[in-house]
Amino acid sequence: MASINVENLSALSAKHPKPSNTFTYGTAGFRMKADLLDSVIFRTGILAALRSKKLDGKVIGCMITASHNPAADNGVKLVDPMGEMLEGSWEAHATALSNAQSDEQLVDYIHSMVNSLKIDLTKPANVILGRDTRPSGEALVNAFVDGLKVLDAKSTDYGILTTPQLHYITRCLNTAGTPEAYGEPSAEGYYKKLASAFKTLVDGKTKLSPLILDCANGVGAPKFQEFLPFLGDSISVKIVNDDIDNAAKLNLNSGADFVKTGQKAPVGLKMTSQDRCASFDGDADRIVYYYQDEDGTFKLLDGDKIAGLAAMFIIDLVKAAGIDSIKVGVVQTAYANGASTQYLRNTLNVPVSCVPTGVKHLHHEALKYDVGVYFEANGHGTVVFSPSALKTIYSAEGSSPAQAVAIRNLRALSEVINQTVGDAFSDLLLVETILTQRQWTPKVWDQAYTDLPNRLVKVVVQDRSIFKTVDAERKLVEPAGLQEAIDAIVLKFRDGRSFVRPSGTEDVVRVYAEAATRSETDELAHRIGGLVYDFNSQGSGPRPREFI
Ligand code: 16G
Ligand code: MG
Repeated sequence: MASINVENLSALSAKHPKPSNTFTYGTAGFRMKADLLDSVIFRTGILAALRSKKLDGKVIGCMITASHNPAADNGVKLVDPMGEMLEGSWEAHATALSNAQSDEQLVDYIHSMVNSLKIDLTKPANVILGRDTRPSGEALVNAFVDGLKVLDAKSTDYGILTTPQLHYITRCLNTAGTPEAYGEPSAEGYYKKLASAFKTLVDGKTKLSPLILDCANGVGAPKFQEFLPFLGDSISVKIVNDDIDNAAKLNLNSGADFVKTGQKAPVGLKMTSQDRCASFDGDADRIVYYYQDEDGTFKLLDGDKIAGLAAMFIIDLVKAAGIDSIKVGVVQTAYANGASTQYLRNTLNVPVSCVPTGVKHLHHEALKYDVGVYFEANGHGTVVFSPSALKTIYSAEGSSPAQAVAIRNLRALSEVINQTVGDAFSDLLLVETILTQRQWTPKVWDQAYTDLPNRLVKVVVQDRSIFKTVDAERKLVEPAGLQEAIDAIVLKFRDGRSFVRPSGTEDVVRVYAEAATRSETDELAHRIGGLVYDFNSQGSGPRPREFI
């Protein structure tokens, strides 16, 4: 095993001095104000090279984005060879490297990783990069590439991409030439694969009215525009909020997060009761749908509604194909609306698992099913097909024309869905497929079940690290006594449910509440908010007036 060239490291590291801040690789990588990120990204470059060497030169992906955050923020996350999130145990190494106080500490930590993880530094390292439209992205790519130079890693910069495109390309590169080859490793390959599957799925069906698509003035806008020619006349989409030249507009009063949190339409989108609308987030890995009722009420079709629609459709398709040995399961988080869980369990009769927030938890759990549908309520999710399910689907022949069509559709479905990670483009095509096949309006889709009113509030606390949860974040075990106090309040509300968890991305504690009516839900949320505030917020700002 070679050792690292310390002189080379010091020279490169001097270009990327560490500020005094402490950094944490969280649920979605490092994310913060872009001007704090230079040293963090440089060191994440070193980590990516180590990861690739550890995996015998397999390609590691790096995405520079801060998703739905404001334009001044940026972030970085690493992608493992099959397109999944960086393995959990390496997150701690990312955090440790980013906080090393000196070059000596940095070198020591790298050596300790090399020794404990048995990394052969003579192995090659290959890393690919993508970034969203943020102005800070280009300089951060350079900082990352400097990190790669420390260990002579080879890099390919794919320029501006959506996050899921980067995940897709990473998987394609690592599976090329194998029986699991995932596709052509380029944005064009991605467009061709998805478009061809979508055209198969809607073939012969009456085309729906145009979809109005809010791209949050982010990378989804130019990339979906680029995608449209591949889709030809199979779909009609009207893009709004596509101003990527004016960085300040990124995610501003628009995008999936804004729509989901505020339960209202974004700016720049005029809706009538005839319209079907959708919003991407800033890096196009989330999508929510919405429409307006005849009386003008805004109606949201969030990740839970998409999961219900997808599960319903896949179960029917598997039956129609005559291969109902394939079992479908759904994975949710505690944020899933109680009515959606009831619908899945009692109407669709599918098993439902609940896991902690964060895509990696959902993805991992979904892999346990033959076909695992996973979505967070916020619109992040996808469907994963197990290798054995794919084998069954691809070897089935069907004994009638109807069965043959269902089998063809299942195959196309497994191609239109980006199985590496939640993907707004791919999820859009999944939803449009189902609505086209059924000739449903969003209102008909919405009739599957009625959401319980729900409310999310943030509590600024002194120290969110004292809040410890179990049971997929549904119960607090610390601070002692708080869960009992929450339970006592929840009991007083019809259909009441509430849980409290520390955020993984912001310095706050989140309170979720649902109950039978809007006013009861608000009261429950504000009571629990008040309770948490009184436990741990003294000195961290005034008590919000609405807290009870
Ligand atoms: C991250 C997660 C997202 C999750 C959110 C929760 C990924 C790629 N993203 O954005 O899935 O919903 O964090 O944020 O895993 P919170 O911990 O602040 O509530
Ligand atoms: Mg995102």
